[in-house]
Amino acid sequence: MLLEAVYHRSGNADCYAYDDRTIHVRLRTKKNDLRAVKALYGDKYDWEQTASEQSLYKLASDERFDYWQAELVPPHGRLRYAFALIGEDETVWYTETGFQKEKPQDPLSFFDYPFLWPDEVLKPPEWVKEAVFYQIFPERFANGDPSNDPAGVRSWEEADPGPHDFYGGDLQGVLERLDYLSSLGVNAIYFTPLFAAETNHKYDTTDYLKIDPQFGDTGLLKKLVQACHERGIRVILDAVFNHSGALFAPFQDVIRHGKASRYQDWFHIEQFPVQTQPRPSYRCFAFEAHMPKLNTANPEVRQYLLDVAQYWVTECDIDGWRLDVANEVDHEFWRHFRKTLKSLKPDFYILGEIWHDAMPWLQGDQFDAVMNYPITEAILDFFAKGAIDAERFSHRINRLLAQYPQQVNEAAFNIVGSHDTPRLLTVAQDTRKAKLAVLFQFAFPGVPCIYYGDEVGMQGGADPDCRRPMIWDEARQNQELLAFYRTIISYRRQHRAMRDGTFQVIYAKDRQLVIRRTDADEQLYVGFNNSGNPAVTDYVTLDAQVPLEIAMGDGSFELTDERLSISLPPFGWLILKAPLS
Ligand code: ARE
Ligand code: CA
Repeated sequence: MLLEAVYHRSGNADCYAYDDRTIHVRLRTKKNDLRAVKALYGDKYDWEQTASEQSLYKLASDERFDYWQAELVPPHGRLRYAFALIGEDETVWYTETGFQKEKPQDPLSFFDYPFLWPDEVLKPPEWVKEAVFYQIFPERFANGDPSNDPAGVRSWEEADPGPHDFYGGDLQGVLERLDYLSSLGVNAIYFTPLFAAETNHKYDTTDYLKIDPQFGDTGLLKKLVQACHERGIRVILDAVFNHSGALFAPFQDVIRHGKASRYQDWFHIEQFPVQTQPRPSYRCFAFEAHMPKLNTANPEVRQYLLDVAQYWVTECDIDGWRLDVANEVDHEFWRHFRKTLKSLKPDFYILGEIWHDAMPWLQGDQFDAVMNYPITEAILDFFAKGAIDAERFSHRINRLLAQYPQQVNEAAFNIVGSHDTPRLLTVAQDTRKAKLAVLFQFAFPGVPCIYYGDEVGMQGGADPDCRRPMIWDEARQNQELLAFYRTIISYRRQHRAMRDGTFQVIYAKDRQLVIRRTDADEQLYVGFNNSGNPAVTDYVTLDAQVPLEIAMGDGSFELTDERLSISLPPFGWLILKAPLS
């Protein structure tokens, strides 16, 4: 038994409340080193009466480790616990003080989860799990009103956007395309910024309380959100609170009055007089002089931005905020933000933009979810680029799942690209590979989001090329891909196991992958062949005899006793399903 590999620290993803009565405990051990793991647990004030044991199950494995999990219901909301590590020929106990041969007795040595407070449990809104999001970059989705076009707009058909170009997209355009979105099957929209700003992307806000006139006005947004709600589509907007634009009135005041400005503490001015060359003498987003960083620790700024955040909920009934550069804003600001928005609208969705490990923001006091860029990377590496094999891919996704609490995984905002990254199809260079990536995105725990136009086969390299005008001409749309998206979206929305079931990789070898999702009613197996040759998987032993049938896809399967093998054509996929009740 390699004890050096054993790890558990109460908190984060190792010991957390999943809901108002259940605590999940997890343990990391060396891969394939242990036969079993048990938790000894109970209430510390009534140990003799309450102590009991429960087995952990293997939640996931990566190259080096197994991750075990148990769902414990503490008798009185308090949890005292220790682990029994059961190897081939020895059992070792693991407590907060280390390893020992004897069953732990000393009360102080146990791990401890002091008390489960329902208000502190991270509970992403229920509707989010049912959602299929669609991301709209408003300047490029649809132009419904030429009268508000900025001067010098380019023709919609010119698909080579430069960093400063305008095409005239607006909210009226979105309103007119809601039938399209409904027919696609999406039920939530994420808009990149809509507020008054200089650039085409609007991440440099000049007026937080005004819709950019190039897009429309408050009345139109209100109408649009209402029209969405009537169709069962939720709407979330982009909150750019890390920085403003340089033309934001308070920043202009600082430029004008320097140290004497009553707004000088709204920003992070490093040196007066304020200058932009050679580098800005104030903190910015990156070193972008047109994006001065806001001092969100200043109570006045905090209140101002909280008022803005509430204003759009009250005024237009939006359902969530996506938070730009969320990891560079102070935690205390986000704590206030959560309290304020959740008391205004309890099922409000708070989605942070964080590209890296986001555990500090996902403890229940700040965000409901983050944009899941680590999964984007893994999906692109395996399906689109072929840079890693199925086994490595499986290790990467398993590690990600083990790093976050289960409810975080269930609400993760899973994307295969965004307005900040090259498009899926451009990376994959092959519609068949793109389809496999999307099928995986829709079969993985979490909430999928489609970047506008990916579904009709749009291409585009890094920003700004990934922001080409939407292709509406049906003759130029990839109809086969569009039909595929419609099918997969509807399958996910109809099968709860695809959204809510447990997830396991049951086969990962070379370029073949089989995953399983199970809920109370149904078990689904999704097979992927990410190679240009036909492939047959080895036999995988299932837990039990299940009556499988093909639900969708090309290929066939063999089921002998409890052993399953799947045959797939080149770049083929298959969904098998088994009713459980
Ligand atoms: C411009 C250039 C870019 C350049 C950038 C930084 O076009 O090539 O990388 O400046 O100087 C908006 C516009 C962008 C514009 C930017 C600045 O949409 O077109 O880009 O303003 O004018 C990091 C942040 C993350 C941020 C990305 C862009 O952590 O928050 O960088 N994303 C948000 C929005 C953007 C928006 C802004 C922030 C600014 O989604 O659209 O940009 O409001 C690694 C790092 C990540 C890094 C990521 C991407 O993985 O770990 O931290 O994200 O790469 O660079
Ligand atoms: Ca327009």
